[in-house]
Amino acid sequence: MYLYNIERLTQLPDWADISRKLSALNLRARPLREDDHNNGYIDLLSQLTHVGNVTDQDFRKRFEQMRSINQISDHYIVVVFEDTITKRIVASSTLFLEYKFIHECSMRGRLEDVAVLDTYRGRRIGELIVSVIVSLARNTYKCYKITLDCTEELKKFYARNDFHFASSMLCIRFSPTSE
Ligand code: 16G
Repeated sequence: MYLYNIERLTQLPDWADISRKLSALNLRARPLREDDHNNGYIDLLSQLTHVGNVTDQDFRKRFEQMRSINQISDHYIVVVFEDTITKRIVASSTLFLEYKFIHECSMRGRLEDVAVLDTYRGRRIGELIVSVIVSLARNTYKCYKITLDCTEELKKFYARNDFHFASSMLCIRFSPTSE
């Protein structure tokens, strides 16, 4: 079971180009699935930040919450890249959709949780997954903007992918794992 309808991806205007680039890397793009705890999704997120102990049951429960929200209206668009040989998830990112009244009841897209498995880095996979999310925000959801927050070191990567510095993010950390 997918988190959202796979047609959200296959109907992208640049899908043919994305698929061709992915298949040259023995990868394919798909929505997150309810059994992805077993396919390395949590291990992948652990390379981004602290994840902690998330069991298969915890994962399925959170997945089901997100899926039921998406059944009302799309909010959690988690895209994964799967290695077509090993079936492991090697990259992932989320488009989170925030519904607004402003800009003619438009949406703001948030690019979240971009992760590429360390052993797959250096092949422009990050760039590719970011381009899928940006295309969804622009073409499918007609977001009026897409934003992200990242560390200082990653600013250059996102600048190469059309993001420009627009405002400072201010933050209160509640987590004991904060830095
Ligand atoms: C990065 C991520 C953000 C993620 C956060 C986790 C991107 C563009 N940004 O800022 O989505 O939630 O790292 O780090 O992927 P944290 O645990 O310090 O919040």
